[in-house]
Amino acid sequence: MTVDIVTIFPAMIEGPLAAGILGRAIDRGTLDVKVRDLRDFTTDRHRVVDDVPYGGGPGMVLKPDPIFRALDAIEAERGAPLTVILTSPQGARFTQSDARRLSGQPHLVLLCGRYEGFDDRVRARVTEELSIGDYVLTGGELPALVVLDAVARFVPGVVGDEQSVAEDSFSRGLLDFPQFTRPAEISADRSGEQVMAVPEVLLSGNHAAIRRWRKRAALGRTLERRPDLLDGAQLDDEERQILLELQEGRIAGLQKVKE
Ligand code: 9D3
Repeated sequence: MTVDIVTIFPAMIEGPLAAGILGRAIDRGTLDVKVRDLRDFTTDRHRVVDDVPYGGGPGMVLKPDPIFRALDAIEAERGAPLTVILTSPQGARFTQSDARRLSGQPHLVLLCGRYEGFDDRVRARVTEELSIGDYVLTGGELPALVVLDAVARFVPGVVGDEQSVAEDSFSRGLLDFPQFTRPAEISADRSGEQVMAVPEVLLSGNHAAIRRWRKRAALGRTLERRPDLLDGAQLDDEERQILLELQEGRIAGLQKVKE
């Protein structure tokens, strides 16, 4: 997959992309990311990308010309039509299913907003407008990284273990079950009187019992923390049965869901 990111702060994108799983994918050529400085598409001596809003009011607006010129340059290089994603607080909420869908595109353009936003006329060149959530950021660079990270995980070869992407519990609509690693016991206080033990079933080697415990723990967590997810979750027969048991326990108030 090839991605062009247009921003006035290339450093905000380049640093994070050099590290981790995406960094490795870029080194291997599985992912090709080109960060483009919007100021390179200005034509004035001072490389101005913003201007005052028509009608007055606070703040500045991103000028349309540099953005049109950037998109023309990308189109000349990559070919038309482009899939252009604009990050903005007015966008539709970006979800895991958007990430999966967008990973099917061979090429994406991510336009990062700044100041009060874009001149509205750039939306004529935009395929979709996305927000990452209901909180106010200083610009679209972090959202562009979030979108790219989530999309790239679905590109074959980016994540080593394809199965972990496919079986991602979030993809099935549930929260993850709790994880533990060695040692099996750690002291909970300095005296060493209290120990925190890994649930015994996980040390048992009984794989059927482990699978059931994990299902129950994932469902219990989801019920406690994100019951909204259960509406859209894909559950098998055993999971539906476990969920019913957990819900009965909750309603009766007899049973606290333990991790
Ligand atoms: C909604 C607030 N706007 C009205 C005064 C001003 C404004 C605040 C922050 C306009 C742009 C921004 C910069 N934010 C983004 O570019 C952005 C964003 C975000 O702030 N939250 C969640 N997702 C996104 S995607 C792009």
